[in-house]
Amino acid sequence: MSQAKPTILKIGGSVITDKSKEMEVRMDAISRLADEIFEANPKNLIIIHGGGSFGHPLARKYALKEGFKDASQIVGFAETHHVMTVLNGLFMDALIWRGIPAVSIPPSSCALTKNGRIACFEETPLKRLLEMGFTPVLYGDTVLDTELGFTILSGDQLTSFLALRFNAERILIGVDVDGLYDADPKTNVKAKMFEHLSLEELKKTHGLLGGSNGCDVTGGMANKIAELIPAVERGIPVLIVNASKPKYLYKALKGEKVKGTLIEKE
Ligand code: ATP
Ligand code: IP8
Repeated sequence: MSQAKPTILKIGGSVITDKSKEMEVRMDAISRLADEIFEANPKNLIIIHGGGSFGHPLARKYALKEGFKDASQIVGFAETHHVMTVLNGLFMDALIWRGIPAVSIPPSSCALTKNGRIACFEETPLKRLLEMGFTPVLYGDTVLDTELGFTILSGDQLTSFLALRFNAERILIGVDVDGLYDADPKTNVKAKMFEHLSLEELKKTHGLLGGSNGCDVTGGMANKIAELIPAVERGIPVLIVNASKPKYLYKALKGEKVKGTLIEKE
């Protein structure tokens, strides 16, 4: 059974949904990404996807990230978790239909946070699935929290956490822009993309990074980078690529040259 270091792939909600409209899935993107993952045929892959226009609008409506304050939020927690399982189901369908042995792991059932940070994660099933050649798939989700009652666990926090826990080979981040810029490229036409950043250079980008252009309760690009820092500190390289463009993710998975931002410790 496989013991090799995994690749952790985070597919942004900005790629698989339209974040400007509630509950708007991009089935064409999901199908194309499933094709690319199938063709690249990576071994030891853990996939995590974001909430996009499924999880975020409901999480905002019920103020779930801030924790339990009112009984009216309870049904909101259930609804938000449910829509994430719907989005996950659409993604799983596309993977499994192509013969990818993908198995969904709902974070709400295996993770517990303390003040929003993962405090407990039942890793045994995920580890065994990986060893047996399955492709575990997780997603940003509603989770129970020891201090707040509940909260939102972002796919970005999960990405970095699993990379550290499973000593990942690399992290691939698929978003709807070409990489990391010195300003949000969607609102600043003069924004310049970084092709390579060392850890020190990455830390200096703090303050240049924006949030998300759609509805987002987990902090957009700025939070994504903050979450990734501990993994980069451990020496795990991170490649941010545009997964909305055909073949970019395929090339990244194959280790071929592709436009994007590579972040390395040195
Ligand atoms: P989700 O949280 O739903 O998974 P995601 O991870 O795909 O979504 P966002 O959190 O929306 O993506 O972050 C991506 C967005 O960040 C881009 O669409 C871009 O507009 C915005 N952004 C802000 N600042 C920057 C920056 N400096 N460089 C690149 N993108 C940036
Ligand atoms: O999109 C948040 O995960 P993210 C998921 O990875 C929910 O930040 C439920 C809003």
